[in-house]
Amino acid sequence: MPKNLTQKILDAHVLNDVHTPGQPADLKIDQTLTQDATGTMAYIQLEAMGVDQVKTELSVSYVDHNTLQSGFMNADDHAYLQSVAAKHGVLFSRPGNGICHQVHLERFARPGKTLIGSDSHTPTAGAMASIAMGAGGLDVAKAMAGLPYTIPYPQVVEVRLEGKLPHGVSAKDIILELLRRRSVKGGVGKVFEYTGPGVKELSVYQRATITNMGAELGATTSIFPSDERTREFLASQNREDDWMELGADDGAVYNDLEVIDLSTLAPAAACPNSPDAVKSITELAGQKVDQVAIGSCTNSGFEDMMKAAAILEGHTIADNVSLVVSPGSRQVLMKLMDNGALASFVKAGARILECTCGPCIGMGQSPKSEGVSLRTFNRNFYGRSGTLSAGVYLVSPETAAASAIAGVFADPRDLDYPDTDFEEHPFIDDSLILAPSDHPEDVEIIRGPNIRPLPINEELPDSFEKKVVIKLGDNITTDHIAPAGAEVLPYRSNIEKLSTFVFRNNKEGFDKVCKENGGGIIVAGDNYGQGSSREHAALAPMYLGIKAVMAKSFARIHLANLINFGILPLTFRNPEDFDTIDEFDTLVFENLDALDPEQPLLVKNATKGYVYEMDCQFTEGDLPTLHAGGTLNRIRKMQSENE
Ligand code: MIC
Ligand code: SF4
Repeated sequence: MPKNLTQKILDAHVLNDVHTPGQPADLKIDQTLTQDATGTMAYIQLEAMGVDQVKTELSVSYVDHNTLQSGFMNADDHAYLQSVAAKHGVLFSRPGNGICHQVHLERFARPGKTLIGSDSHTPTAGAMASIAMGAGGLDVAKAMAGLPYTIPYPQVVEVRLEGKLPHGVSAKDIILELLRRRSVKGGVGKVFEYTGPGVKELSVYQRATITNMGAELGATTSIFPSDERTREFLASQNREDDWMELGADDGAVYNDLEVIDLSTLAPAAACPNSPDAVKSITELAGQKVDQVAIGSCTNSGFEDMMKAAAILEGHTIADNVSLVVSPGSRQVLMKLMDNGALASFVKAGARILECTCGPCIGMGQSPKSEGVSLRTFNRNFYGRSGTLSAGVYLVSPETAAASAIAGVFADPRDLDYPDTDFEEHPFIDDSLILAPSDHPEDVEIIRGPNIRPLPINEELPDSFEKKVVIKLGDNITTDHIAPAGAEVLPYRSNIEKLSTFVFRNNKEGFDKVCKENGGGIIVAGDNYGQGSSREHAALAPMYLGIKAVMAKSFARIHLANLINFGILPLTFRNPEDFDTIDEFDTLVFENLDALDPEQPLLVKNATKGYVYEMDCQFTEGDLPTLHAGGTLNRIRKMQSENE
């Protein structure tokens, strides 16, 4: 039976013989990556599991998110991460070396491998024909411990690319088109596999923009075949030995089809506050712009930077615009220094930032009040930029650069600049990637005061009564639940402090409400927990005593995180029941010892006198974890039973 590329790689890694969409497939994981904002927790959990040396083929710890270092907290985290990597067999990419996904693509990603990362944009490596998925830190820790990673076996959508991109139209415009068609929840449970004659027209960097932002579809991942373009890219990185040809078999079957004719696309923007609120630049042309930011793991590769520099060359940015540029990796930055492109940026008036996530995660560069910010990033969720009243638009580097000069939304198709591939020899230097210690027993873990012990959940009681502490609508992101930004991110390894920020842009003082009511229940609409992989969006609510989330539907990674931290994820069998619940209603949960995922759980609304049939969004295999109060409790229990 011919297989598509996704099935080929998955089936070579499935350990429990599951090949049917929707069924839980246990996967062997070859590579892992972590970043600092989620990594501290992942390694604290790895330590708690008592793992000596990681069991993967390759594990890399990157520092790229929390690099502001105002106060000791982030520096404490970095020191901890460096020491724990040296001790446990993990490569350590130092701050300044670049954004995890960019560096991983350049230096480590390989065709045919499985990769999970504690960051939702890990699918970037799908540009290199890896099955690369975002996961919670605890799942990444488990993979480092040699345990399988379980996902619902995905449906595979064929995205057939035809034609060639016109001048001024970018890979970013391809993924924006898909988001326009399919929406931020259109990819749940699916892998988007790219095929067709248009594939060879795209370089690995362009493919990476698409696989990266495929995360915004809610997809499990996205993938391109490994072909001649992949070989060229790997050869330029001195890694030709890592190449192999890999694609779908002739006659492979898919669950769904989407055809995109590249020659018909036009420059586009995702408008505030959702990556799927897509309009064409023609519709927006002429509207005033206050800030332009070029960078992030979506659009900070060499070609993107070169195109933006070529457009800016010889121009000065408009008086009303502030332009910031953050190259994705030190390799890219060095090359821009060598070939003079960095000078073009500086001469044009750009402010050059570190090779990190920076403004993408609200680490500085918040726009002015009610400002209009054009960013080459992948997310424009409410509040993420740090300015609640600002409007963030997601655009290509070409549109960003053109608009920075014009001071208004501008169409790059009107400008004359070279459409080359810029396939020069990159600068290659791995000296900021530290190998693990040859004498791990001598390495002492550095634990500054910001590294706090993990909060422990209680076992799931047989019955409880809790109030609804918040009721929310559709598409609530993890940025709503556990906000990011320069003020909050330093507390990612200090859950007590972090919990004071939960839902702060929705309901000021949410933590106090939870404390006064002895925890509670969250009620939400569709696609609850979309966006990032941050397990803090489950861990901090767990710390506040949240026992269940009752939603219309969940995003994949957040659902797994809820289970990992012992919070019951439930969906309404009758969606109209949602309308009958209000904040502070008292809900009664009973007979949980006999919980059966195949049967609806009956939840009583004691305030209104209703009974709700709730579907369990977990499997039989998750039951011991939920009863134990989460994965770590379960692992500890198993360890003590074996002693
Ligand atoms: C993001 O883009 O939202 C982040 C910050 O990279 C997150 C991870 C985090 O919250 O630390 C992600 O994408 O998973
Ligand atoms: Fe960093 Fe932004 Fe990419 Fe997340 S989306 S990894 S914050 S650059």
